Amino acid sequence: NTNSDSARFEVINQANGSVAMSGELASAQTWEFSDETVNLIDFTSLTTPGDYYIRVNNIATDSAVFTVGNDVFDDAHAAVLKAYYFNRASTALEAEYAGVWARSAGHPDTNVIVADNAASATRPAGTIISAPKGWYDAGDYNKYVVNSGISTYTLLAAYEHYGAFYTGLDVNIPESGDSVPDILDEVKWNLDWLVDMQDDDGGVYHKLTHENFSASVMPSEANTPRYVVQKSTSAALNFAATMAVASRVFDEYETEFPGLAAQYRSAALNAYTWAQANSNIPYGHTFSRTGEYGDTQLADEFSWAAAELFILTGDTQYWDAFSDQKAGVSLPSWQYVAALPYISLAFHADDVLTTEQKEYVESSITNYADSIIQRQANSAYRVPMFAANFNWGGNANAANHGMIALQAYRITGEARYKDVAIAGVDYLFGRNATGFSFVTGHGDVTPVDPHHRQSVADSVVEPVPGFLVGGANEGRQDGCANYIGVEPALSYVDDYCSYASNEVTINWNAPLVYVLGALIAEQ
Ligand code: G3I
Ligand code: 9MR
Repeated sequence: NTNSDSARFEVINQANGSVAMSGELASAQTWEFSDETVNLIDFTSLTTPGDYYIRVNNIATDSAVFTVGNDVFDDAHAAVLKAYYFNRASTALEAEYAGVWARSAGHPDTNVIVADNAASATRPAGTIISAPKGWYDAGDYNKYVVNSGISTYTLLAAYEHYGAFYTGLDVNIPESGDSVPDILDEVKWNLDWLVDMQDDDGGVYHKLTHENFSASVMPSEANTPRYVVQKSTSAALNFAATMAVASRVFDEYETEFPGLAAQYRSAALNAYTWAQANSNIPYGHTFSRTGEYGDTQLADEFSWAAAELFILTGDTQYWDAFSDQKAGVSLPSWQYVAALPYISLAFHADDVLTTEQKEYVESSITNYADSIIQRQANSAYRVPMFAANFNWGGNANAANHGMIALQAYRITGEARYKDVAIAGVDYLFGRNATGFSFVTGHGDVTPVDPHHRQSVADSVVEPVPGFLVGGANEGRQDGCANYIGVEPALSYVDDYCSYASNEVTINWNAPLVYVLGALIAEQ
């Protein structure tokens, strides 16, 4: 907006029209990512539960109504976790759990062809393997090991850090009511697939995929052949790290799943050994044209896998391998996982680290979190979205900044770190230049036409709920018309056409699950 600095605001209680708070707008600032002039209104001190809206004396339209309360994140959190159920491969979704989004099963994945570029001595090209279950990656129906790794890890971390909270949380999935927390039942659906992606030699196929992206049809109608393709070093390392974490988490559930933790442990060790012997095999698009998830910088993946194996085994050769990579904390993404080992090591510090190691790990995290706070202080919107964060899947950056900051909060107990995570959530639910609340089904202005094949191909008007869309992406690689603007923070369009700004993906939902779950549990 273009307010003069002297404008005044009132926060109005919707129930009775009373003014709960009033004051002056803060001085105007420019947000360089949207070319807007922004005035802050600070109503942090308004803590009385209720529904409110804001009126500014020289703006004709009042703000949207918002809620102040103690449970404002609960529904959104349950929904972003439940989204994984909606993306399950190889199963029908029953109305009891899926409501109007019930659908028939697709992609049994019991008849998967080993592609030419994946052939090995024991599995020549054309061999048929079975690798059912798992989550569809996104709006497409393929299953990619690299992206599955960080997504599964992030959900496992949520459970590891906030086990008491998740043990009580029921999101109405078929396994609800068993003796395992729903979040772990959901993660196991994906792990059941992931274990089948390992070849006999320890190597791991990069993806299980159609040859090309399918048409915009329901899962049961996307039935062209399925392949596993080329083994890559990045897939092996993501797999090794994730299986190591899964092994230590499922160790608690030996009664329910006898032998499972041991199976994950040897899968992790075999994949790591394979990666050491095949340390530079990038994935190359020689057969399938679906998602690439390519990566040529693998120090962070080596660092991550080594640290998780150190925590699992206590063997100091893995600490040395972690520390030799010198991969410091940075913003997590499917391609850059350097922060993940620090998160795990900080959580297990008292069990596995020396005092000196612990200090190194903790200060690495708090230093990075401090840099987020410094950058956020200069943001006109006061959100953790900086230059380079408006990329494909940029919304995940808001959540991932929060996830790192929450580790600093866990270490220090200082509220300023938790505030970063809240600001990231605020960005995703509406404090952004588009005005969208970016989670389907949650908010007043929310995506109705995401790039999600199930949502567009089913007969339900509303998209499948609980998915965080990719968000503003200055690359605009899909070339769709009608982007809100060309400025980075306005490069978003709520149109199925826009796979570069309006797709949904498991690795974008995961940090939002973590952050919302942590904020609820920490409260
Ligand atoms: O690595 C370069 C970097 O060196 C360069 O500075 C930067 C500048 O643009 O680009 C970087 O490459 C980007 C790459 O992601 C890695 O971050 C590409 O531009 C960008 O187009 C690419 O986007 C990926 C996209 O697939 C296309 O490959 C997204 O991160 C990734 O989330 C997305 O994933 C897709 C799957 O392939 C298929 N399933 C759906 C999923 C979500 O859309
Ligand atoms: O639909 C595809 C989406 O799920 C992927 O994330 C995206 C990544 O490249 O690609 C989409 O498929 C498009 C393809 O890349 C180019 N032709 C148009 C396709 C979408 O209709």
